[in-house]
Amino acid sequence: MTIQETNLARGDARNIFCLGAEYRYTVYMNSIRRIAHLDMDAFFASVELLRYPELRGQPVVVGGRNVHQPLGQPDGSKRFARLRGYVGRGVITTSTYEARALGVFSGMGLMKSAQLAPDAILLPANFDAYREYSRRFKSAVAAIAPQIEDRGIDEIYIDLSDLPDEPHKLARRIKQAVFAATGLTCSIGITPNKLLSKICSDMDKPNGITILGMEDVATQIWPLPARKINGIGPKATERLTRFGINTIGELAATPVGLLVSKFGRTTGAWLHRVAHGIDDRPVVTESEPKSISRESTFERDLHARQDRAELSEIFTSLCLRVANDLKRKGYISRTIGIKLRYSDFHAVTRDVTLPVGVSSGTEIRKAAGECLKRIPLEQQIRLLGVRASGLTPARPADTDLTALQAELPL
Ligand code: DCP
Ligand code: MG
Repeated sequence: MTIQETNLARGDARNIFCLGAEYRYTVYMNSIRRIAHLDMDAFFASVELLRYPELRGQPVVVGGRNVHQPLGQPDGSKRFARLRGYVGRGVITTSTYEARALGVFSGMGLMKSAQLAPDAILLPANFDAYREYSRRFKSAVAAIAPQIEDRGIDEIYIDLSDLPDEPHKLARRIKQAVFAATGLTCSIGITPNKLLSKICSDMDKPNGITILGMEDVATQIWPLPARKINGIGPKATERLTRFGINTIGELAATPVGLLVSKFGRTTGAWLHRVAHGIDDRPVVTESEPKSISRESTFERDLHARQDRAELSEIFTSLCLRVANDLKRKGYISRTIGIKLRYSDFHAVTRDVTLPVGVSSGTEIRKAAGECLKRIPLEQQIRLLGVRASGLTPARPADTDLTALQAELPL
């Protein structure tokens, strides 16, 4: 009996037997849900192509600085920067599929990418535009299916369980609504849970729809590499490889006792469950952010003494940006922390918890300054970050009060 063949009503609890690799596995669930994961295609780059449609079909990477802004020519056309000759520390935020075909992907250094794709167009990132398009696509989906879990700038989970239409039809409607609101395409996976849907939204990119049931886990999911499971990162992948486990199927076929002995009780049991496509996590519709942070990697390493003025300016601007984010999102923060990465890539963090929540740039700068005093500053620094955590929603009075306190002489 497969899950698809059982006619469970929402809220029913039954045991369902699914054939595992070599043994039976019992799945306990309350109901069969229909969860979608939607992920925008080459998001930042696709937003840029809306602005510069003449670049469609070309390899384009996003990640430059302001100097890479396209220049208007006398004949009305634009001159675009190319990767060739790029010098600096920037990394690619994303690339068009044409650029990916040349081997350049998110997270790759721009200098390295320049060797692989010297003629690719380089554009600076424009985060305000990406946030605006993010807001637009999410509200377009919400008009059709309001049970949404926001997972970041370009992805959401959607609980479709209570909607009457069949999944293909819903997926097509959602994609059409997203396109109508933004001019952008996305890819959607629909399965009984978040774990499988996240894997599926990536299976037919770009502009794809992938719909799987639990009975498809063995044929569609098990052949995939273990790293396709959200939560199995590079370190876990490396450890699994050392035990001869490369695919999700090989993970599913590994006795749970062995996984527990190698990875500990919690992780071992989790690996066993996810390899069988089991995930009961609900779609959380109102998630509160845990922290808000901003960081900056410098163009050249800076020293606390020789480059004091420059460092201080960057530090203050990071604090102001965190303050802006807090105000925009309507939070106050009780714990302010900083992160510092030395030129040898070694990183240190410090934080301080305040008696009252703050949201003004001055207060954040003061608290972050306290943290900085507790860090050795002999070495050169390549990155500085400021983080606000311990967040609570600001009441209107909180914001006024902190703004007022910030203006008082200390
Ligand atoms: N991003 C980033 N740095 C990374 C990865 C991603 O700044 N290392 C940004 C740029 C992406 C956006 O987040 O456009 C969404 O990330 P995705 O992983 O969903 O990548 P894309 O949407 O660009 O491509 P895909 O079509 O594979 O989803
Ligand atoms: Mg994406």
